[in-house]
Amino acid sequence: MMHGLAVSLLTFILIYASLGNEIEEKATSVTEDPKPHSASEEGRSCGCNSLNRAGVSSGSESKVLFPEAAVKYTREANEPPVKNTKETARFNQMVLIPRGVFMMGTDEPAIPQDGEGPARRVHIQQFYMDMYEVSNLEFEHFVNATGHVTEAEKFRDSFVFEGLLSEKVKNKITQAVAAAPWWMPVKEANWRQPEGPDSSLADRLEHPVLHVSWNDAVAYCAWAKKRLPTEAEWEYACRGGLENRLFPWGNKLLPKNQHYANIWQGDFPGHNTGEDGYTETSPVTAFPPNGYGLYNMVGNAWEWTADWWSVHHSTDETHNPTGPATGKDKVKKGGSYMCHKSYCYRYRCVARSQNTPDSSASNLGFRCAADQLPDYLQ
Ligand SMILES: *[C@@H]1O[C@H](CO)[C@@H](O)[C@H](O)[C@H]1NC(C)=O
Ligand SMILES: [Ca+2]
Ligand SMILES: [Ca+2]
Repeated sequence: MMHGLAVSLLTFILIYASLGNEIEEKATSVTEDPKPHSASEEGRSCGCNSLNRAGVSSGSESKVLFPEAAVKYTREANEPPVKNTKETARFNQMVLIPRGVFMMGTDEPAIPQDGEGPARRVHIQQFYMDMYEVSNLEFEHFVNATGHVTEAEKFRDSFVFEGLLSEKVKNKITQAVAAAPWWMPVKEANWRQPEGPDSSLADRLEHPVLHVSWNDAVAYCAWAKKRLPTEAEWEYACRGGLENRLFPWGNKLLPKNQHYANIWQGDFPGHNTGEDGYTETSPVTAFPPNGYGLYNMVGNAWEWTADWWSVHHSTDETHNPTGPATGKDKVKKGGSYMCHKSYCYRYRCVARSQNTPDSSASNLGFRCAADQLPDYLQ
């Protein structure tokens, strides 16, 4: 990293000291005011895009490790990935997202440097979208069936939010992400042991799978006879049929004082009150669905999309755009359980962030889309 740890720690302390006014979050969110707050307040880095593997983040184009995954897993999958039995009834359910036209992005970006603007007219063909983030249980089915080894397992480490770590694990770590010191590279952290060797998936099988890279997500979706959604599809689906709203359910963060997403309440990164019921991930089925029947589009786990990252967008009207032809980072959408307005006001449909395709972290997962409903779901 360019910045010395001392500098970033100072920045961190300064930002941390200014968090006092976040108590007003509730008061401001109950107004029906869609006007975004100033960029200087919410454009602060959450470290969301700092979690790139060394040697890849500064390189030119990064390597896609599983280019043949689509062919391989589709061909070898003679059986449906999972029988739609009662036990696995939730597995891979999808909803039809009707074709339509929407305004992608916004002319009133809360975080302009993320490329949230400009607003542009986008036509979307009908497609299917996973109702839920892909869960640990589903990912386990995939790994059992294919022997897939995730990139975090190959690299033998992954980024974990410090607040989740045991003292024992924390004490062994000396290095941190300069721009976001609450991210710790943890040895042997991966989807099966999200906080390192002394953790497991017990009681979390219905939570979103984490520590999956973009390449892992592509491999999973191919195996399930699906694909990753494009950013445009994801954003269109996030809006749930509503126009020009901040969140999948409207403009109020807490309609009738109810939580509609798993984000962070309290002071980031020091104290998460868990007012929404969860200080970490929630089951993928938690919280009310949006107008299309999709759960946890914002909050809980960030979700990979198919697109390469760019912050420059044409205002031209487009049909089923697929993003830049090449790039270094992939787009992720929706924010996570770690997002607080002060640091990461990215639990909005137009919000976006990015990581290299081999990156993984304890707040990053995915869901799949499809042009046609896979046969095993019909
Ligand atoms: C995956 O395989 C392990 C070991 O055989 C088994 O215990 C587990 O139940 C399997 N998981 C699924 C989701 O089928
Ligand atoms: Ca929460
Ligand atoms: Ca999500």
